[in-house]
Amino acid sequence: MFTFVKGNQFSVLLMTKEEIIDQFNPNAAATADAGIYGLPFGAEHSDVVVVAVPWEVTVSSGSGTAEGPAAINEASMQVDLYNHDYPELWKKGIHLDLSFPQELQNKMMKAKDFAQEIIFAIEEGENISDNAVLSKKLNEVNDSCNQMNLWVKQQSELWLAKGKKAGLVGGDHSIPLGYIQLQGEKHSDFGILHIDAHMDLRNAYEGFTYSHASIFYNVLQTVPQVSSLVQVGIRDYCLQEKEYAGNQEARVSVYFDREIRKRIYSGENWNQLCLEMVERLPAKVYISVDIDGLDPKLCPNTGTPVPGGLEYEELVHLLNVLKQSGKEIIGFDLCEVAPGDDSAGNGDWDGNVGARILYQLCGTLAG
Ligand SMILES: [Mn+2]
Repeated sequence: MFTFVKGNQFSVLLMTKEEIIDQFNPNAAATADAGIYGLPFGAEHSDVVVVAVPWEVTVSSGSGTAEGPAAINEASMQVDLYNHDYPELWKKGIHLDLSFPQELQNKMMKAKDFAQEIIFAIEEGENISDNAVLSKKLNEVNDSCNQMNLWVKQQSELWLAKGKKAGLVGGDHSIPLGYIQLQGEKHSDFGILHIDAHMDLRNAYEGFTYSHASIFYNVLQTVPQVSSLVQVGIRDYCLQEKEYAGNQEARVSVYFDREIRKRIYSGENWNQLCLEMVERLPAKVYISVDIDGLDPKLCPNTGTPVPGGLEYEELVHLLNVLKQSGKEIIGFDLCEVAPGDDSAGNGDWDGNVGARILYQLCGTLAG
């Protein structure tokens, strides 16, 4: 069996993309040597590359998002390649880049321990700046996160330079900063459609410069090319974040979950709201999906679940309205997917939902 698989891979290397497509049966179950979604393509023959960033350091409560890419990859084998909106998507090829360096993995483990120590000390009422040991550890956490950001930026740049369309899969929601900064170097004006339960607009939450809760604060502060941030599904936020968003004026549009429901219960429909959200975005759009923007029944094991949120089909419809608007999709990230404990019998559910959203995002990007 092993020899056969190796031989099969060898022959795939010599075949053109058209020959691989001709010989591949998209209706069959995935084989052991297949890539993500059971696809027969390597990076070379894939139009879309998804960079795995299995990183979580500044986690507030539940952890496990570092396992997100592996859970999504495993669940992806059960996703039918025939997508209702993008029937031909699989032929474009999707490659999962699992090259996240071991050195960064090691830094993450250390930084995560330090971060937990710091969070515990803060909860105990300690002022970190008065504690030399913890201050040093805080600096090391920030430094490790910065190195992750640099790797994400370099790795995304590498794929874009090869003519690929690229997305990221996390990891916690701190991971896309480097990629969004790269987009700022490539495009003079773009918007971000951000699905999340949280605004993620905190300035250095718990002292961590690159906290998952600070991602869009960091984006707005360091990427002036982002002319519009449209946040959807927001339902857990602090006054400081709300005021910060308000001070950004037209640059930030927040669709609070409560307001979305109020408008729908009062007679408006989701399609009208989606059209309005999309209209607030410029011609080029980056998409950032925190899985906790969805109803927690769709992501029960994510780090910070909040009741309420979008239905699965509401998210898909929003992505489709965006796609049909003709705006150019320049990249995406999908974050905070965490597999559950298999002993409960539904450990692969979060990965299953995540794999389907990722496929839809790939279609939105490249379909
Ligand atoms: Mn988030």
